[in-house]
Amino acid sequence: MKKYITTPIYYLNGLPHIGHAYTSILGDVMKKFEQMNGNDVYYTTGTDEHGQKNQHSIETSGLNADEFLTRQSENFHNLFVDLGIDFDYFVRTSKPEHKKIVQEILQNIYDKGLIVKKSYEGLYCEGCEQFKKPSDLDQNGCCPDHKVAPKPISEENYFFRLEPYRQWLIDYIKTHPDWIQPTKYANEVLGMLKEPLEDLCISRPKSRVWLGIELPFDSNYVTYIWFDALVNYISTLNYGHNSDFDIIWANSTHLIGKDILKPHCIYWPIMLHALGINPVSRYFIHGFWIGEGGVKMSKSLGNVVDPIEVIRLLGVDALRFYLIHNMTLGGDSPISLSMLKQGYKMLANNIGNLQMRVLKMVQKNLNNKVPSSVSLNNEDKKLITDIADRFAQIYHQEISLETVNNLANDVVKSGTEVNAYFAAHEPWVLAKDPNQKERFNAVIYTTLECLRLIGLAMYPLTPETAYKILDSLGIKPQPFKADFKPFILSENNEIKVGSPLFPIIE
Ligand code: ME8
Repeated sequence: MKKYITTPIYYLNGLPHIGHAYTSILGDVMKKFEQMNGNDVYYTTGTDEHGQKNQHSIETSGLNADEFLTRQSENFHNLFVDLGIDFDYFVRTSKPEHKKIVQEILQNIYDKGLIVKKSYEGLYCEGCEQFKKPSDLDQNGCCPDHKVAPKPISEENYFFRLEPYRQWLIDYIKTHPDWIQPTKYANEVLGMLKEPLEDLCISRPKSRVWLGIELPFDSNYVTYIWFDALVNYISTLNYGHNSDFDIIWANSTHLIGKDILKPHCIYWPIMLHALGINPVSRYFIHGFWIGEGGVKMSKSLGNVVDPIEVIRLLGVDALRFYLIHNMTLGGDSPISLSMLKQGYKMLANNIGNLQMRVLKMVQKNLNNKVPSSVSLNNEDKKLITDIADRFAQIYHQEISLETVNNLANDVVKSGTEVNAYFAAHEPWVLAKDPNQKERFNAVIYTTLECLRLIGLAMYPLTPETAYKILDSLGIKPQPFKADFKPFILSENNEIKVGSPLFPIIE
């Protein structure tokens, strides 16, 4: 089946941080998980290259717009490549293909009479790129996310009426309980829909914002950044020019952080409805990574976790695993370099040590061969089949934030069980006793077979580590399939002791 997964497209006013890395890793994990189940996935991530926030960064950078946007966008692109993220298309909203489709959509909605021009006074938060109502602000009159007072703005602008669609959207949410997951966020959106919706200002005069897509019906204006950015999800599929659009859109997933719920779950479905397009099939909403001190990461507080530094210190896979394993569902989660190091050590002790200990034993005692014709007792068989069943079950589940989190938990749980089994049976003692040869072989076979199942299951989370584990067990490279049939390793598998999966760090 063809599926479509997207991440937000990120602003270019700063460097990519751990939050951006997380959402894009999450999409890659989901893509690989789906592929292991035989599904074909089209996965996009990218950068949001217009609007006032980017414009200010350009104006202070000393570069021209193209140079600035290309340099900043490459920072994201290169990081995602380094993180092993297998995106099919990297969105850049400055590309002419995207601009053309945004203009076609604006014209379509304008021709339907859904856009009106009027003067407007409001409070604008540049950080959110959104007008705010006084009730959206904190007790100091500031945006709760950006801690800055929004600026009063008075202008003539074009507006798209949202209110006529409010009841339709409420009904849609109520009749599609899995549309916005976790449910907590669906309730949050329903809360936002209790009050009448204000008209959405979809233009910005060029005198204030020059970095944007010109309105096709008034060249004095560019379009509002969100009207431009949200369209990326369909311009990427060449909406309006692609006869397969409906097929791929029919199984689409938006991954987003909780900060951009309103544009995604209110503006976007209404825009699509006005165009006669169904809403995205589902949203997976995640919480925030919170820096040391329990506050949002910020450079001035010195609690930002830099993904490039983490990759240099701990490698890609330890970062990927940590993020998927430790994000609390429906909530925020703390992160710091020392927590990431703890996560690395856990993987080293759990999976890394297990692999090295058993492989070295095979090298020393079995001439790098998987023991053949072993007679496994009930305990051996049960351990193998329990782990195989556990992973088969996980891979049968519908993909969700919970599924990938459970997968990481099950990897750790299985590793812990196999380590306990290995320690309890002391194969290093059995190896010395010729009368225990059969038992030794059975313990080694059981451990190797469990390691194979764990390595296979880890592939979406830690692709490099999975390759190394499976390669060390003489298993030919991919495409790896979610086939957890047990008792597959045989004497035909050549064992290779390579370098440690998670070497000791300082
Ligand atoms: O909002 N923890 O871009 P943006 C977890 N351009 N995830 C985080 C995070 C954190 N601390 N910080 C950021 C925009 N993210 C718009 C989106 S889409 C049509 C336009 C992730 O650069 C998370 O996915 O502010 C969040 O929703 C996104 O980055 C916001 O990125």
